[in-house]
Amino acid sequence: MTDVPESRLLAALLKGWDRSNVVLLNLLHAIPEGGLDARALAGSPSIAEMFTHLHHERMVSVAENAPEHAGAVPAREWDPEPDVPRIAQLLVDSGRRVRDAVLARVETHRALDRDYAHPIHLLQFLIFHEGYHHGQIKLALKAAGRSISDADAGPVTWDVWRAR
Ligand code: NI
Repeated sequence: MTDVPESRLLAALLKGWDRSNVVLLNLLHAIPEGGLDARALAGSPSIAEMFTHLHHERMVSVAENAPEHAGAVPAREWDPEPDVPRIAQLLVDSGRRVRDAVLARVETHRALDRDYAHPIHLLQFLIFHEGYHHGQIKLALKAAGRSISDADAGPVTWDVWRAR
């Protein structure tokens, strides 16, 4: 273990969360016209419902674990919200709340109230959760015959993570 200051590690972790948010918003904006209604299988959630589920999960996580940073938890978890700018606004808000909650708990050396061994694990959990649904969203587009090509997806998703 080197002696990298803890503050630099925290900054790098938060920048990872920021990149994950950029990737998710880029995915949202790459959904072709009409694609929000696509589903992987007949009983599967639509793409719009998956995006609002991601927002709901973040809001519930903050409400349960760092309520001082919470906002209103949506009444409907899998909301078929049809408006892309509205979904984007929700994700920007919940992404900021997660970031603020984790940063404040780490800086004040306070554990989260309910889950996780360390506040950083909330970021890692959500990145895992959102990556899981990212794949499902692309699968839903493929099932609907509306795939995003690798050439289009790469620069706005994988390359955002890899950037120096
Ligand atoms: Ni989920």
